[in-house]
Amino acid sequence: MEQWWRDAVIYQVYPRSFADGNGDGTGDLAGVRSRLNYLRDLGVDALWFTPWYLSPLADGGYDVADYRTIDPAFGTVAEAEQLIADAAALGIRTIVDIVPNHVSSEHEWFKAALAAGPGSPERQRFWFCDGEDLPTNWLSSFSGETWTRTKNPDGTPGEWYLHLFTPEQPDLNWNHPDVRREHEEVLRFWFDRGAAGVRIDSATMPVKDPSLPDLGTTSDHPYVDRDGLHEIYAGWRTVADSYDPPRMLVGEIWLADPERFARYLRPDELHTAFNFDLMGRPWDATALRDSIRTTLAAHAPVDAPATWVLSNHDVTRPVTRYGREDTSFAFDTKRFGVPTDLALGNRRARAAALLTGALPGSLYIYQGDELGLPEVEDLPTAALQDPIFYRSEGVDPGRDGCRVPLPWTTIGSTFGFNSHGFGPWLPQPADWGSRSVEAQDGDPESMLTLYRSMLAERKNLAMDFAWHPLDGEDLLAFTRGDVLCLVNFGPSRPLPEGSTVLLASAPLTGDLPTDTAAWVRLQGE
Ligand code: TEU
Repeated sequence: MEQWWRDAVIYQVYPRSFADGNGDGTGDLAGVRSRLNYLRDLGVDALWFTPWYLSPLADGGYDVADYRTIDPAFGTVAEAEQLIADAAALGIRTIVDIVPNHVSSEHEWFKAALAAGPGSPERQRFWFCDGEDLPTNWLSSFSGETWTRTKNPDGTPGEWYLHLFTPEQPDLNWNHPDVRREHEEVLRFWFDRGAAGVRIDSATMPVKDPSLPDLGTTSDHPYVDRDGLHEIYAGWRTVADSYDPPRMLVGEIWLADPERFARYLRPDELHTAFNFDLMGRPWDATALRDSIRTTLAAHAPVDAPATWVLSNHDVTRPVTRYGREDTSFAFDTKRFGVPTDLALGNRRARAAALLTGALPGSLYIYQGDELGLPEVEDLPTAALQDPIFYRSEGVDPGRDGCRVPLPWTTIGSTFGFNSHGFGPWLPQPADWGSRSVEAQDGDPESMLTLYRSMLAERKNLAMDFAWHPLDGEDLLAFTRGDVLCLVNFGPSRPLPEGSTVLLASAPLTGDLPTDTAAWVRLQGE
């Protein structure tokens, strides 16, 4: 049976910002369909779409009002089916995003729960609590409280409801059979329409300790990585395996402990999960080596490939974060006004692309990273949409800076994001055209050319991975068959004698300069 996901290149599409087919300023499925040849030529195997379902967009679509409807801003279910089929015809698979932890406050279930009132069966699908005080001290992944108080029909304060994210994202109660049944049906809905897999959002959070203990009062965590999750995903795996070909499950698992992480990767559970560790490491040979070793070691016993992720729609773009003095990356590095050397960041992001592309496992590319887009850090405050910005009361700029609509052409009012109509939902920087697909196409020095060449060359890499004797203090060195990947963090150094350069992230002068990666073929090996 073909296990395509083992070494797949999966391109993350943020539909709102990819390409706008109807000119309303918001990207859409028609826009993606019109750019499928671009994605084929880039050399990707699959597309992962962040949520495209009906949503008030309180959290960029991670507030789903109805899984069986595509948001009208993006298109229709018929268009989604067509898009999935058109992509498949080009050999590109589609992964949809499922958000089990919560729904939108506009979801029928939540509206029914509010209308039905305390004690009703409708409220059992969520976490409602009465009382004067906040029910728990739980912390939102975004700033602020995790409980919001409803109002009774007479205007007096009513019950509290739980939301680990925004108040517009009430948490579901996974002890309720409706919640379980509904999600398996949603999986079938999209698998029946051709989806090759699902990405599971906030996958460690859906199960809660039903006694709702305060944080710090129990030996286990009241809402992260609870044992009950494994049974849920085993059920999903049964659904996925009932299809021909079987569908794939990739979990968004943020867990620092590699052993806890690996517990989700079982033959009867998830196929893969995002290894975010590398993304959290500074630009430093020792730190990155440690991350790669830890990740590979965690995967060794579980027969699930590692997944390499440099960025996504939640984090600072690599070109920007690698251009800072402090490259250690955590979410709190999303700050205003940190001095950034974009030329340096670009150089390192190019090397990082060759590094992650050479590692064994699957590779995730966030849209726009193949163009080397930087984080847009000077968006006007009035344009910002991310709830993180509002909930942090403006302290955290939020994630809009990595979600700015893509530039396709060098000139034009939206740089080809749309060909007519309204400006994009987030303003594009004035120099966006110089980073466009058109500007980079055919330029041997461009990030786009590097990505295209890397993805083409990657297909020839042998499966076997080994650390190479050159691996050392300022140099990462490992082989895939007879191809050696080198990433130099120190002063220029000579390439191994007799090696043929297949790819380099910067021009080579016989030597491998600092902050540069190369793939070379070793003589006689
Ligand atoms: O993110 C899950 C998650 O853990 C986030 O809290 C993450 O830590 C945060 O974005 C950091 O800034 C997923 C999605 O990827 C994200 O876009 C959603 O906002 C979130 O779930 C809620 O659905």
